[in-house]
Amino acid sequence: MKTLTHSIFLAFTLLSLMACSHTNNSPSSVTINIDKGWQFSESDKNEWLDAEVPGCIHTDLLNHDLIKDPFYRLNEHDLQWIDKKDWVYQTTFNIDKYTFNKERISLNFAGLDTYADVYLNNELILKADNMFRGWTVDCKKYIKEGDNKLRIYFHSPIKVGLDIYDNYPYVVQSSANDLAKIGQVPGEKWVSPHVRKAPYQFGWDWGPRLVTSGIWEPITLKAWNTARLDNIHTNQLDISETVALLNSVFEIEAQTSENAELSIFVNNEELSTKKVQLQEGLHTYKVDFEIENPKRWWSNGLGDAHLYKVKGQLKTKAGIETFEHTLGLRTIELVREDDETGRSFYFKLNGQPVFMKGANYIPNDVFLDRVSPEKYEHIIKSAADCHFNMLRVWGGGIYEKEIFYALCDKYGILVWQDFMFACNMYPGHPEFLESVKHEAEYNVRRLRNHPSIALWCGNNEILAAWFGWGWKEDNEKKQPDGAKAMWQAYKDIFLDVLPKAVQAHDPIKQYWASSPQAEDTIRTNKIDGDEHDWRIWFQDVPFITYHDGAARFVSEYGFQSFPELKTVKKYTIPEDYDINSEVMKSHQRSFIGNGAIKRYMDNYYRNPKDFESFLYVGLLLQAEGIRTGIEGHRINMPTTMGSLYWQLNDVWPVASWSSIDYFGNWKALQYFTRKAFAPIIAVPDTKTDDLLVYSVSDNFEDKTGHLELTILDFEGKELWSNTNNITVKANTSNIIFKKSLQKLLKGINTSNAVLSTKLFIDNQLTYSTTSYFKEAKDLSLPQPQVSSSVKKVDKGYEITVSTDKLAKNLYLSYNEAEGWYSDNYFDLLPGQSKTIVFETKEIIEDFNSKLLIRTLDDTY
Ligand code: BMA
Repeated sequence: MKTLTHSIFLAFTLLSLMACSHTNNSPSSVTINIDKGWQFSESDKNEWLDAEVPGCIHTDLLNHDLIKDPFYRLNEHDLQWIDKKDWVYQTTFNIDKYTFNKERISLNFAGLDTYADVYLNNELILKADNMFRGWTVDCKKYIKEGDNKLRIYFHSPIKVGLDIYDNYPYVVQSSANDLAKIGQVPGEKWVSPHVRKAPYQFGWDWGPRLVTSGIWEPITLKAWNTARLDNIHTNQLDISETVALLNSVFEIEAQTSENAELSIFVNNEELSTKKVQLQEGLHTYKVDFEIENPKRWWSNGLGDAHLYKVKGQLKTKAGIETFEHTLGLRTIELVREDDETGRSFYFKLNGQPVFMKGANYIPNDVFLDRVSPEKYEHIIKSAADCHFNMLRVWGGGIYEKEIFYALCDKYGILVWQDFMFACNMYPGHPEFLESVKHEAEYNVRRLRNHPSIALWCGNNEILAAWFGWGWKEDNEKKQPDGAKAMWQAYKDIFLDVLPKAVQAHDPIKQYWASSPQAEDTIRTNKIDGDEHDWRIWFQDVPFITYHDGAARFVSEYGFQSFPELKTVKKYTIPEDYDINSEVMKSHQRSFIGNGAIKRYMDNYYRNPKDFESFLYVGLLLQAEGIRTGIEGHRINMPTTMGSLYWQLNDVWPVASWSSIDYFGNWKALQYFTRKAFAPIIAVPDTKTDDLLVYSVSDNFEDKTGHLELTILDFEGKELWSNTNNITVKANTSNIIFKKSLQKLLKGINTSNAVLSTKLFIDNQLTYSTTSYFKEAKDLSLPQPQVSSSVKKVDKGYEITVSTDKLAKNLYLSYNEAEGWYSDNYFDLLPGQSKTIVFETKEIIEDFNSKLLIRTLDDTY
């Protein structure tokens, strides 16, 4: 007995000593993920079923077979009742004595979608109203030791939206993207501008109308003593060859004034430690440190995207708290300088002007919980494999999840980050502005440490819509007070609240209020800001107009296609195989979609003989069009310094501007981007009086080599050839060949002629391409004999194809297996052969006989 008392006394003394000293290395807080045991029910039914958290109501209903696949045929239209209902989610979680006894306990909600009343043990602890921000709620006084009940009541976003709409003094202008009609919203009212929730879920011209509710990001409980490390922001003060000077700003909430030790570890090595006296409440503390022989973070194609792992540590008598983030050492700047063409708009990375190559990115699914880490990696890696160095996270989607930015950091993809405002005017009452302020601060603070973040942009196309789409005039006529209020709200949000959030929390980055925009003016001006070039597609002008030049940075341009048959099969039955069938039309959301595709197709291609041929020709049409765009922008370097086409990916299977379909299949365009965005390219222009060949280089040094041009007929006979020595100038475009086309083509039947361009640097073939002197519809394409052989390899199958005559846009497909072709839709010159890898996990018996090979001449 005596010994026991003695040991208890000893243990107690030891514990107290540990608590007082600064050598306590155990964690000072407890974090619990509240992701288990969740159930959901319609609010007035009390019928509880298991739920996934994070998740959303649509996927929960789907998991229980209570609804049909929303993407299949016309099912979307029958599921509009879901967003008119209220839904309740609940779970019970256990708190042990140790956790319960901590001085502070908070619940963190990283994402609630959207109007959510949160009850802890039947006490209302939070009323959330913005999907885009996190919430932290102190809840020590409501927590019990043992079981605790968390219940979240989600109000229908449509019912709440309607209530706001009906009581608002004016109608907030939205665009036709809000598919209120499909949504069966009474009066087809546009509620979306009022609801701080992913705009694209209300419908878009490439998306379904499926408005979710639910817990879309994790919920965690944190219990702590003494002090909590909330956040760290690392600033890069100066980077030289030998040393990088940095500081990390620790944000710490302390219970009382305390002694503490702050340390910075880089790649697990302690680089700096500082003793501080913490102040009671939330305060910031700076720790300076240096990294010797720093390695820079470069964007894709220019060097290594080198990342360091930074760990900040707070040590108090209660123990240690850490916060980690990746660090990329680089400077990034948007350069806006007057020049002879107008005003520059380009990014300087580590002091070097860099042409931005990439696309606009939208969410990967309408149901966000379905996007697996593998899907994220596939999309970002596809971009990197095709030499992209920038993605624009477009303002009608979401501020992406952490994994997206981590992958962009890793693959060297810079991010043009829009705030989530697109193609709507917005309300401007104080509560709305306050909500936007929290949303902006939350996301800037969440994302600012990522080296990939290059620019913060206020919104998508609102400025252009107000002044260019007639919104201003319409509203001034119909509701003058409303017009005034909407413009005031524009100024409050995009010229005040958002830039202030950037200035306060990420001052080193630039803010651009709207895309597109020309500085200080209210309309886009080709020689000033960024431009959305929709003359192609919306105004029926030919693809070659992309070569016009003068734009400084093209942040949007695009052309649609339907996906390949394999994807179409997943949402249709054979009787739907007509682009004018009800099902296909429902998976075509652009009001001019089918007509525009048809008109352009008629200009460039012969009429496809059947549905399958139509899909294939449509994919080529899009690929050729956007290839012309990319090349057009790049040959206008350095006046033009960016080319981001619309759009990389899809949220469901649909006809759209994407280059990768919903299921991750590369469309023809994605293959074409890999060529057109290559670091060094040669661009033959056969559509002017001269045959012009440009070289374009992203390289920081001049290169020398030679250019080999050959004109062949489709049977392989050489009709003309020329080789000349060239210099590919560094980081710009220049003409490396020029000759009158009339002279050159004398005696050549251009319906039966292909130009092969090969660029050699130091005798290494660096780039090759084929071009024609007539549109595809005017070519006398032969019927080539394409033979193939297949070999099983580790990754899947190696396919070797060869042809006797020109095989134009050779396309390999096999609809029954999932996989990825290393190349597709390419021209194979007479007598050539090529080996492609089909990466697949599936074993396909007798693959060679099942493989479908199609060339353009098969389509008519
Ligand atoms: C751009 C985008 C989207 C739209 C696309 C195609 O304007 O910003 O709003 O989906 O065009 O119309």
